[in-house]
Amino acid sequence: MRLDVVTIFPEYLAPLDLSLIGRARAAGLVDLRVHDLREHTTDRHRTVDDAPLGGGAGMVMRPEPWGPALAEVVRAGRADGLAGPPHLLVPSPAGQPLTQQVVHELAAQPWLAFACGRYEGVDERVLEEAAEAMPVTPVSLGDYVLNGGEVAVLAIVEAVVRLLPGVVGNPASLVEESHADGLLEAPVYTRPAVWQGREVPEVLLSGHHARIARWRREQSLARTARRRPDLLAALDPAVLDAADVAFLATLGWHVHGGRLSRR
Ligand code: JCZ
Repeated sequence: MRLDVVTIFPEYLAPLDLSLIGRARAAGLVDLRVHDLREHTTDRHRTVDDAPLGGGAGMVMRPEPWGPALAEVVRAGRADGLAGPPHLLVPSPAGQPLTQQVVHELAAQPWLAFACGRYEGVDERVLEEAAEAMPVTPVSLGDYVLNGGEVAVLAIVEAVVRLLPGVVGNPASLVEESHADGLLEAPVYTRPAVWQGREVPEVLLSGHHARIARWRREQSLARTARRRPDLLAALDPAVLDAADVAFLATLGWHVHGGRLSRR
């Protein structure tokens, strides 16, 4: 997979040299390039921001350097043999929420590019102009505000790259984790069986695989009901078996008209 990141802080992306992502890059599974937006400024002070038209607090990223910066990303990718344009992702608190389903869709793309804003964001015409040449999606990590797009790109790249074939050593870990099936994962434990007087749930030491699977399923349902009732309400009841439905009823959750709700 080809990944291009345009930013005024290339050093912010340095962690992508480390750990699992760094290994995926070294193994040639990911070709990640970071580009400095300032290299596409033309004034003496390499200015990337200006005051918001219409007034208001803070500064806005000027459009001029973005045109050549994105054109250069597309040109270099083409020269390297990529067919078609990249899918451009623009982190923004006003973007489409990133979910594991969206992450899977992104992992199926051959080429992603990222435009990192700073200040109050990027002049909207940059997104309009880019959308004439490539798919453009503003994406949000969640309902809170960061200082710029770089931290969001670190998170998105990590979430996407770990799904690529050969990046995570044991692919079974990708189907057992939170959000793989629309539910939160059950709690996990390791040795010692007693730590600071706290015992691991006895079922996990029993060797009884069916009982362990049932316990984990109930922990997963109970944890999701308590922490993320929104996920439970969005779950397709068709993914529940009779034992799940009976367990959820003990928590006050029932299937009504093809949906789960708390009554
Ligand atoms: C640029 N401020 C880009 C994204 N989910 C989320 N929260 N905050 C952001 C974000 C904030 C930004 C910029 C300037 C993304």
